[in-house]
Amino acid sequence: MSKTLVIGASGQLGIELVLALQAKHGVGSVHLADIRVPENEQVLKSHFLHLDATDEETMAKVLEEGRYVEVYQLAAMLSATSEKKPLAAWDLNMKSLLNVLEAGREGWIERVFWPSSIAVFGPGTPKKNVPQDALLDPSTVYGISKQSGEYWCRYYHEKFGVDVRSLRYPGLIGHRSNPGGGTTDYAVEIYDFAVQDLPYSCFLKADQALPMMFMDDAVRGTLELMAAPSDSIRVRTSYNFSGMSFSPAEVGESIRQHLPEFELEYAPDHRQEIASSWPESIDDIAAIHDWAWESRIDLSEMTKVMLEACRAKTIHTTS
Ligand code: AKB
Repeated sequence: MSKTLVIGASGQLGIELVLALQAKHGVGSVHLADIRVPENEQVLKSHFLHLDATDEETMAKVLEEGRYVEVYQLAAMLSATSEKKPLAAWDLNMKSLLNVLEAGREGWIERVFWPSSIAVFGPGTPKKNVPQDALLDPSTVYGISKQSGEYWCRYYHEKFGVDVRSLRYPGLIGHRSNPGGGTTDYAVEIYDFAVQDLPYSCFLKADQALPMMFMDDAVRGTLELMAAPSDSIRVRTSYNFSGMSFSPAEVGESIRQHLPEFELEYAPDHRQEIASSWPESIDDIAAIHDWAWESRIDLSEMTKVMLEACRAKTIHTTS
């Protein structure tokens, strides 16, 4: 039986990845770990471990005993929260990764997945179609931790042969789980407000375009990366991973195609400065070339799916 462990299973991406992994391998082959119990009935059908990913001793014990084929290490503090708690963010984002890489070095895990982010880029990076090998110039605590994490991944791969794979995620938009503490979270919240006929006040400015991706594309791409033969994975820091690029005004416009009365206001806050440091769009030719990555869902398709799903959720929770 192929066993998979998802650490950070209660987060926005964790919940979605667990659902996809359950569908692929079966509920019994997937184990979950987090410090919070996931709020999703289906996810909880898999075995849940209460685990602090920064706890070196417990992590070593769980990973040595578990002998997992794949470990997805997703525990992290995102960009906006990390700016408020820099040392705690560094501690969480680095220790959780290093604990898993050490288990890989010991030979207890076959393959590791670790998420990087567009936050590795910064003011010195080109704004459009950022190439794979562009200058990484993070100006946030989260970005610094992701940049360092990428180099740790490559180091463990080159020195100890750990098969660790990574993607630089853009903002992820899905309806099965909620984001928390990120700069791109507005692009999920906006749909929840729209289906309830509520005006939405966006914390980024109208024309702040950022790289974004529909969750189903992100999850499919992640599983494809993990299923690719090891020798096709030429990038051992982290792959550029691109879906679409849009601004708050553009997502508002796409919502108005379905809900013409939708009202969108702008009240940029501290998150605007983070967003301004990131690029608008990403070139992911290396991922396309190495493991046949293909993004499938554009903004108008995503808006249709998000509105339907958020509407169904609202009806379900109010009935
Ligand atoms: C965030 O906004 O912090 C994340 C990210 C782009 O990594 N969604």
